[in-house]
Amino acid sequence: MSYTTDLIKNVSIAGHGGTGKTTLFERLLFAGGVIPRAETVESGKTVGDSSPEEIERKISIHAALAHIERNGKKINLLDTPGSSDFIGDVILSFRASEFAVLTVDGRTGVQIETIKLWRNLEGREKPRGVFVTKLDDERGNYQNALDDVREKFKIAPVPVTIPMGNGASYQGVIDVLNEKAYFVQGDAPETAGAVPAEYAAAAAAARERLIEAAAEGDDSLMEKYIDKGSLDAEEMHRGLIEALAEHKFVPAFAGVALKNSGLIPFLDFIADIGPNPRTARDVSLEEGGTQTDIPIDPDKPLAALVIKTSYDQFSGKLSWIKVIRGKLTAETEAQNVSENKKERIGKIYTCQGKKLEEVRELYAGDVGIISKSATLKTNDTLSDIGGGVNFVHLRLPEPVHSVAVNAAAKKDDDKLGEFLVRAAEEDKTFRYQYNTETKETVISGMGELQVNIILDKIKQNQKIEVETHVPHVAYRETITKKAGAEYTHKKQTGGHGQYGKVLLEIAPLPRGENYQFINAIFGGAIPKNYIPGVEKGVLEGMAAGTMAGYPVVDVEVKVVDGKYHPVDSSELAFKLAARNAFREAMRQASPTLLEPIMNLTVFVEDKYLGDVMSDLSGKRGKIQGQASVGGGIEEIKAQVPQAELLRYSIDLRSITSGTGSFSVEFDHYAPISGKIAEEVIKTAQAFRVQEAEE
Ligand SMILES: Nc1nc2c(ncn2[C@@H]2O[C@H](COP(=O)(O)OP(=O)(O)O)[C@@H](O)[C@H]2O)c(=O)[nH]1
Ligand SMILES: [Mg+2]
Repeated sequence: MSYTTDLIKNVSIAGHGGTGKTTLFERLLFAGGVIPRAETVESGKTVGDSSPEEIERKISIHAALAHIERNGKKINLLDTPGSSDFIGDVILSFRASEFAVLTVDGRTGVQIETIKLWRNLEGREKPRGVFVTKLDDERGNYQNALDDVREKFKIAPVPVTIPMGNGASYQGVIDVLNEKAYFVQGDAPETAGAVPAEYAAAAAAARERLIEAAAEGDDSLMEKYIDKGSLDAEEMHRGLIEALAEHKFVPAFAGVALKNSGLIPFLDFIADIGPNPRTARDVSLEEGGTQTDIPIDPDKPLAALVIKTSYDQFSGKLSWIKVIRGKLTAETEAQNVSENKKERIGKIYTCQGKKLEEVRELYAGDVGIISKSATLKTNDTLSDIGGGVNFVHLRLPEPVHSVAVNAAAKKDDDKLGEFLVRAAEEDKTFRYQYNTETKETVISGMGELQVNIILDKIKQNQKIEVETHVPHVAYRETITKKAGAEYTHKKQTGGHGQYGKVLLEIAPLPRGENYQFINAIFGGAIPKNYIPGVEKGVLEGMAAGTMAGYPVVDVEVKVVDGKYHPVDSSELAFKLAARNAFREAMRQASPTLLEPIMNLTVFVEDKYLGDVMSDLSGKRGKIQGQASVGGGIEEIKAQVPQAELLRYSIDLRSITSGTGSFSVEFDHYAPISGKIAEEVIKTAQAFRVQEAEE
């Protein structure tokens, strides 16, 4: 069945690992009548965690999509992974949805990954809410959890549902908006009834706050509220819709998914109040080269975005599509704008987890699947023929963990290469790169877990034996003072000779300026047609420095003089002369090694702060700042050499018992000297077969 734009709601469920997302997703599908019975995560049979790697590890690794019909609306739900290793699928789910609900464990409050996700959503101005889970546990406490949300997110969440009892006395929730109570019925769906007298006062107080939140949504409602002291149900709904779309209001929900509790009022809220795709912001695209936000609109020609690519054992390649404009049908004449190729659509599906359901069409705002597409890749734009829109690629964080890998047997190289291409397409945070400098294939991801899962697949599914090691750091070399040198390349014995003489002056450039070539020859000491040869020689010289063979950067090279021979000179002769002149000059210019310095951000519980700080100082880190996020969580910013961070995901995990989280990005190159430089040179020499001098 197809739903028009105004009937669609897209919601992501996200939050720290183990807070109950997949369980909530499963029970919502059960409550919504999609599945006849609900399974537990431990059984390995949930809709959300259905891949072999998820079943094996009992955690979510990939985003899962399913949909529920409620009050005539189609709710597309996305269950996302909690571990920061799989942040790629969380971010693509955020982009595909107009509303994100963060699960908060009712026993512990807001945890580290949830703080990071909240910030990401804030950056997208995405409407969001919180769902407090596990209130059937003795330590579960809704109010404490909401206080923690207030402290860490600096907003006041407004309860839409409140629990009746907690721990062993937990009975269900009250839907404050619709003034109903929902009672736990064991394994059966919850049932609605009147609000029990003992909760009447709490429900009335909560309703008062909800009315205030609704009044905030609209100036005319606010006037009315101030005038009359209240709003009727219709006004309340209208005000809440506006307040949520404008993210002025953060709704809070209570529940115990394992007891099928708190689900129906949650679905009602999404169906009745949840943002409609038409109000979406996060779909920026390039139009005529400038980045603009394009509203979701069914009345325009087709434009759709490939949000994800997955490979299913039975259905093959699946391209997940969010339709932004117009409507997608099997007959649509479309083009893949990114590849500039025609795209034959064929069948279109929606899905309930792994189960595909064919549909006639998908309207703007909806999310669905095209199978076995020849050209579509994640981030590609699909549009009507001639439509030139091109969506901006998803921005993802930089990888934090890398491993160098090579096939044990040379014959497996191609197979390994093919697998890596596909793995990188399936998860855009996973990258691989052949480093010509260090002659190794480096695979990188958001953590050790993500990289290990890929390595397991290489070994188990692909049956490729691989060797792994810690990757080499991409050091650089540069000079610290001016120097000059000349070199004559000469072979004039018998036959056609070779002759070229080059005199170079080199000088340091500011960090990051890389290279500048100046031809300062006057009067034809080197004829013009040989200058390109000179520059080639210089570039060859810079490709492998004289200290440890690393690329040379930030050098100005000036050709000041030379000599040629009318018969024996050639471009090759000048290239060889220039390369040797450069090397000679570099040796005299007090060369130094440079190492990459990373910006590191770490989130830790405050009890681990001291240990993390002293570990960082042992890693030659410079602390740039440290601040409390609230609720006992600290954020540290530091600059640390990349060489010290190659195993940081492992180190931080052991220091913080797995609770710490970090991100890194390259910042700049900085000189190294002394023992550290000696070590680098020694390792490089052992590793590198030095290019033979001509
Ligand atoms: N007591 C209790 N346990 C829950 C509840 N929701 C989930 N769990 C358990 O918490 C664990 C993690 O749940 P899961 O759904 O995999 O969390 P996710 O990592 O956020 O997807 C599982 O053992 C669930 O059975 C709840 O409401 N109450
Ligand atoms: Mg999960």
